[in-house]
Amino acid sequence: MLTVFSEKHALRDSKTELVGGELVPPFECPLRAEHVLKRVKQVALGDIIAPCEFNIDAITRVHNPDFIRFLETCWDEWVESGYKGEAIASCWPARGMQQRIPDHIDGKLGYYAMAAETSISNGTWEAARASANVALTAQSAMNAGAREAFALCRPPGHHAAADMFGGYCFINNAAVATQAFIDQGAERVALLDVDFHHGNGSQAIFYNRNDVMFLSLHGDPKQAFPHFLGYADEKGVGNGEGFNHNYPMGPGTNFETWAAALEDACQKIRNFGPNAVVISLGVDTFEHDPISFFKLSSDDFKRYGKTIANIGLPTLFVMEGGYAVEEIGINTVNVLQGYEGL
Ligand code: Q9C
Ligand code: ZN
Repeated sequence: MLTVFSEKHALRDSKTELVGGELVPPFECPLRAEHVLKRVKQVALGDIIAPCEFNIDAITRVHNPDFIRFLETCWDEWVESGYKGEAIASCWPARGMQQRIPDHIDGKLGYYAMAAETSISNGTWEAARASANVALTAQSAMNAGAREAFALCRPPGHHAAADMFGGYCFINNAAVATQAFIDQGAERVALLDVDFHHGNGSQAIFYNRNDVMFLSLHGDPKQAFPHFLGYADEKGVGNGEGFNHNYPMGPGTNFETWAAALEDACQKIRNFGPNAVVISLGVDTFEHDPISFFKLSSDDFKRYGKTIANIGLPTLFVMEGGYAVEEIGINTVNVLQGYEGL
C-alpha cells in the first residue's frame, strides 16, 4: 500500500497543552508521525511519497475562507499583540451571546476554537496545510486507480469543522479527501471514524448531506472529549437524515463490544453502496493510550483491519489520533497489514 508523508509535519511543534489547569508538553507531538513512518519502513508496507501542492480551493470546499485566513494569520497577530506564550483561546461565544466575529485576536481565537487544549504556535498553519496535502495526494493516487492508500497525516483533522479548530486539529484532512472523491465524480462516499474520540468536525461538515455517510465509533461523550457531540440519536438533518451513525461506548469497552459496533457500521456502509471508503484512523482506542478508555490490544488492530477490507471497496486511510507514542507505529501499521490480509 502506498504511504504519503510530509516532513513538514514537524513544523507543528507547540510546547503547551492545557491539561488539568497546567500547561504540559502536548500529547500530539512530532515523534508520533516519526514512529508511524519508521514502522511503515520496517515492514516494507510499500512506496512512500511526499505530497503534491494543492490549490486552497480543495480545502475551502469544506472550510470557510475566513476560518482559513484566521489559521494563516493567527500566530502573527498573537505575537503582534505582545503575548509571550502560545496562542490559546480563553473566552467563547457561549449561550446567549452574539455570534459575530470580533477583531481582537482574543475574540477571534474564542470564536474559532472549540477547546483550550490546542495552542497555536509558529509553523502550525504550514504543517496543517501540508497535512491536508498529504490526504489530497493519497486521494488523488486512488482517483488514478490505486485500490487503497495511507495518508500519514499530522496534525490530525477530525475535530475540525467548517469554521472551528481544536482537539489537536486544524484542517479536516479526511473531510477534504472525502469531498475530493465527490468532486471527482463519486456519487457516494462513506467516512468511517475509528479514532477513540467522536469526529465532531466530520459529522458537522456532512450532517445535511446524503452523498456522504458518516459513521463514528467512540468514547461516550458523557465521559469523553469532545463531550458535546457524538450521541447515538444524532442521525443527520434534511437530506442527510439517516446518513449519520454514532456508536458511543463507555469506559473499559473491550474488543468484542467494539468489533460488534464495527461490524454493524460496515454493514451500513455496504447497504449505502459508496464508490469509496475513507477511514479516519486513530489508534487511541489502544488499551495503554494515556488519554482514552477503550481496551484494544495491538493484535486487535490487525483483526479489525481485515473487517474493513471485507467491506470490499477502495479504501483511503487517514491518520488521526493515538498517543501511546512507543506503540503508535505497530498499532497503526497493524490495521493496514490486517487490511492487506497479513
Ligand atoms: N482528558 C484526537 O485524537 N483532550 N484528538 C482530551 C482528555 C483533547 C484528541 C482530554 C483530546 C483530543 C485527534
Ligand atoms: Zn482521538
